Amino acid sequence: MADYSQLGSEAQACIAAAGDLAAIEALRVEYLGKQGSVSALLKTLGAMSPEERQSEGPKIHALREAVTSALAARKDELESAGLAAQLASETLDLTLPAPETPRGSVHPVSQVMDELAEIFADLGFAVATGPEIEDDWYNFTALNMPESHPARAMHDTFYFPTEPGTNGRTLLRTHTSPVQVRTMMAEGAPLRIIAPGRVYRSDSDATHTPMFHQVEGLVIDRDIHLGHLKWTLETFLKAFFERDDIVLRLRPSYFPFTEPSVEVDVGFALENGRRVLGGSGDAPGHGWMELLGSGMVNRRVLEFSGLDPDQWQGFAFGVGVDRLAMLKYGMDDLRAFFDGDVRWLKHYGFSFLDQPTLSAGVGARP
Ligand code: 2NL
Repeated sequence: MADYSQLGSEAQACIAAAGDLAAIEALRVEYLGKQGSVSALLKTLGAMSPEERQSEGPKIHALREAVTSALAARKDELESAGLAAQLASETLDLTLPAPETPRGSVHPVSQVMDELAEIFADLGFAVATGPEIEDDWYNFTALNMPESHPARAMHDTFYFPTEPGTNGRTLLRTHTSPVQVRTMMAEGAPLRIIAPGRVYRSDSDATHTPMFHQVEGLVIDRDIHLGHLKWTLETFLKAFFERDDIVLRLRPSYFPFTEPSVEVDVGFALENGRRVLGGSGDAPGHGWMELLGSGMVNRRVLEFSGLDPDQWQGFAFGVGVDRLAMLKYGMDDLRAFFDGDVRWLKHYGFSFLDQPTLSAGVGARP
């Protein structure tokens, strides 16, 4: 009868002394691995007589059990000691403010376009869009601009090279009016739309960029007259500039696409050298500023657009979005709008949370 207690207590002592997980693994191999001492004992069972096996078997199995559970227990101990040490040495301060997430901002032109869409939606206008690459007919002919009109000259408009076999020149639209012509042709009358978007003219100096933004408005219905135009523009400008004292002055003018044509001025006051809209331009210390062009849609434009001018009348207007943004938010250099300088965008940009609504105010929150 062999005594395994020597091996057993030696194993227990070694396992208890193991300092890390690698030592545990080495001991597991030493006792229980293929060439391990406990494994060797198990193998001896095969060569024993049945009687011997009956007396030795339980002892050897008990030894293997004891070593296995001692290894597991020590491994557990080492692991939780490791975790405890890690918890003691590492700290996470949940009261620290989170690092700021870099966030883009809304460009002033986009902000103003959203404000315009919101104001005109409230007056029953839909937003219409169309191509920026137009053809001659939609951009000029349908708008009653004759071949001799200076805007049609090569040095005023960006033309694409003419493709052989196609009729008419293609160009970068010089206004968003072709969108309205297309909408009249597609949807007929009555109609209330605004057409905001990019337009292009061969012009570049301190107050002109070759690409700029325009919004045009069009109302077509029966018995529309200049009174509707004036009320609509006044209501729009009061909502946009968030002032009740906006005063309009209408002057006769000329556009090929409207008849009669009306230039609209707005009264302003000089406050600390800055022009602030509001009040009559005739008051002392005040002046008039030209803001937009408008008029009753020319009969010929209605005809080109497939409408009977004896049944339908309309008014239209056009205004620069960039100019509206400059006036409302006090920006003085038009070219900065399109430089893409992130410092300017950070200074003048809007939070994406500044959604214009008529109830909360169409401007940005302070
Ligand atoms: C300006 C003047 C204007 C229009 C645009 C228009 C469009 C159609 C028919 C008739 Cl489809 N008119 N648009 C009318 C008057 C003036 O813009 O100075 N814009 C910056």
